[in-house]
Amino acid sequence: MNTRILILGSNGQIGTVLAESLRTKYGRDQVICSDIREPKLQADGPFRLIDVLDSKAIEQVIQEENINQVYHLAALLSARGEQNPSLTWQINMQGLLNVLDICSRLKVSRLFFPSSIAVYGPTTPKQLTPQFTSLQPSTVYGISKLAGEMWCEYYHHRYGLDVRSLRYPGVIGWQSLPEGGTTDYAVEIFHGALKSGHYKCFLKAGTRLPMIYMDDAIRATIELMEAPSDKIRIRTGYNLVGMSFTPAEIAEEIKKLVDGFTISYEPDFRQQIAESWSESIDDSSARADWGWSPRYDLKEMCREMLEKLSGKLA
Ligand code: AKB
Repeated sequence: MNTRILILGSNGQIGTVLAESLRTKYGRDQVICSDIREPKLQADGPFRLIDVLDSKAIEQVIQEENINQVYHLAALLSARGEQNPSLTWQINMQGLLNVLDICSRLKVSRLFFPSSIAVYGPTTPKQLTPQFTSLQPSTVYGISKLAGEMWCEYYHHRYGLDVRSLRYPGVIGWQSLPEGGTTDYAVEIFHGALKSGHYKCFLKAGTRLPMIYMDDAIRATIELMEAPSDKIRIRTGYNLVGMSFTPAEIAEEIKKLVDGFTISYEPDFRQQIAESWSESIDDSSARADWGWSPRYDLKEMCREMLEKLSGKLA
């Protein structure tokens, strides 16, 4: 079958890079990007202005463009979410319910829903967090992702919708900037290092969080979406991780590559969010079910980030 893809929320940190990878793989015109705003750079392929709260617009584009795969990325993240909980719930939850309903009615073959390490909470084991464990998130973003995972599983069991999901850790890439997340520091630090040789971190030096390099995150997403349906045993969200580190550890690695780089710490409200999440993740279900394996560790990620980002900034 001819693969026809719709990305909802394609202007975001992951959407920007995912769109490019999917276009390279399936062809530029096979991937329809969409967002509530025009992209900052001229769209390199079909683009539609779509608000995920407008179910008619979603339904229309799926029908008009013969879409058979949807990547639903539109959401407000953890830090921004705490500043406007009801709007976050509305966009994250109602947006997903619209997409689930439409994809199921129009018999879309596959749907991707990004979950997050934000589903973990203070009662979750912090080290090597298992796939199935206590989940009591403390942010509205985390609550929306946990509820979202459960709705995905419900639509799969009740209506046979082939919906797949990953619990993304912090995603680090040179191509795009994250917005409104708690793990954003791990991208900003590279911009600080290259632009001014300094970074003021909003988390404490020893705050360990699970992370992943963008290349690995995109590969995981596409590998999950391409896996045969019978390999996908989990219809909530798969645990996923590439590496775990603290701000002090990433700063040490950057110092080896950027002469004179310095870091200072001024923790804000995001510290509390970070402390409610896991420090390291057990992603053995993803490895066993569909063959997931990360390629980048902290050292290799820092080397490539600095090389690619300095090229981009130049
Ligand atoms: C955030 O920090 O909110 C996101 C996430 C971990 O889902 N990057």
